[in-house]
Amino acid sequence: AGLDTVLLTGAAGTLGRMLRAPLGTACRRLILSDLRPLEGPLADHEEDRPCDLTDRAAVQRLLQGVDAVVHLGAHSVEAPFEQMARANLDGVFHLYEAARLAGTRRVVFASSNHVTGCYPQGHPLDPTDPARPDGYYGVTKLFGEGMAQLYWYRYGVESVCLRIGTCLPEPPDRRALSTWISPRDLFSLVCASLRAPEVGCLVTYAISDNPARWYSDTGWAQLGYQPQDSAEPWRDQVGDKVFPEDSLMARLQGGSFLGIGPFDPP
Ligand code: NAI
Ligand code: 15L
Repeated sequence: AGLDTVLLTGAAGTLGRMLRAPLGTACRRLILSDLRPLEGPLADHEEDRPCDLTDRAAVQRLLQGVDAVVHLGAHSVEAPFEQMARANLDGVFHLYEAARLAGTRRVVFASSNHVTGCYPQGHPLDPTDPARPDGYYGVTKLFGEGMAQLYWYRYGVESVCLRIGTCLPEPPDRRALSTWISPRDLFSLVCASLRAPEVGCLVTYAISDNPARWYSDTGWAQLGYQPQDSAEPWRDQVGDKVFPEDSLMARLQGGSFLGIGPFDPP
C-alpha cells in the first residue's frame, strides 16, 4: 500500500542522505528535517522543514499531518552524557509526544546495536535478551525503545525499533562482518517497517544476511524483510582495528565504542 506523508528526521546525516532518494519513491510526500542544511535541490515530493528536536513546540508543529516517521535525528556516537541527553532523550520524548498529538500512525526508530554492545563478540542475541548497553549512547537508544513501548501500549502509536548494526557502503572491519547492513538492505527494511500491517511495538536487529552475524532474525518475517546482501565477500579484504587482545574493544560486541569515555565533567 502506498504511504502518504512520511517525515524523515536526521535527513542531512549519513543514513538520511542514503535513504532520502529511495524513500521518496515509497510515499506521496516526504518531509525532510534536520538541524543541518540539506544537500541539493528539493524534488517535487520533498519539503524541507528544519527543526531542532530539543524544541518541544517546534517538534509538535513538525508532526502535524504526518502519517509515519523515520526517526534518525540524534547524536549518533558515544559522547559525554550531557551532549547525548538533549537530542536522544528530550528529542525522542518530543517526537513521541508530538506523534501522539498528531495521530501519527507509526514511528520507525533508529535504535542501535549498542543497546546490547556489552555482550561478548560471538554471543548469539535475540531482541528479547536483556539489554547490555555499552555507553551513554546505548542507554539513550534503550530509553528510545522504552518510549516506543509506552506510546504503543498506552497510546496506540506503533513503532518498529531497528537496532541498526553498521551501515556503510562496505563493511569497514572484521567486526562488521557480523554487524554490517548494506544501504539497500537498510532501505528495504525501513520500507518494510513502514508498510507491514499491525506491528504494534516491534524490536529487531537491522543487519544484512551475514553468515558471521551474532543477531537473530526475529521480526524479519513479520515485517517481510529479506536481506539481499552479505558482508562475507569482504572477509579477505577487511583489515582489522588493532585493539589489545584482552581489551573491551576487542572482546565486546560494541567494539570501538568501548574505548570512548569515561568523561570528565563539562
Ligand atoms: P548522523 O550523525 O550522520 O546523523 C544524525 C543527524 O541528526 C545529523 O544530521 C544531525 O544534524 C541530526 N541531529 C542531531 N541532533 C539534532 C537535533 N537536536 N535536532 C535535529 N536534528 C539533529 O548519524 P547517522 O549515521 O546518519 O545515523 C542515523 C541514526 O541511526 C542515528 O539515530 C544513529 O544513532 C542511528 N544508527 C546509525 C548507525 C550507522 O551505522 N550509521 C548504526 C546504528 C544506529
Ligand atoms: C552506531 O550506532 C553508530 O551510529 C554508527 O556510527 C556506527 O558506529 C555503528 O553504530 C556501529 O556500531 O558500527
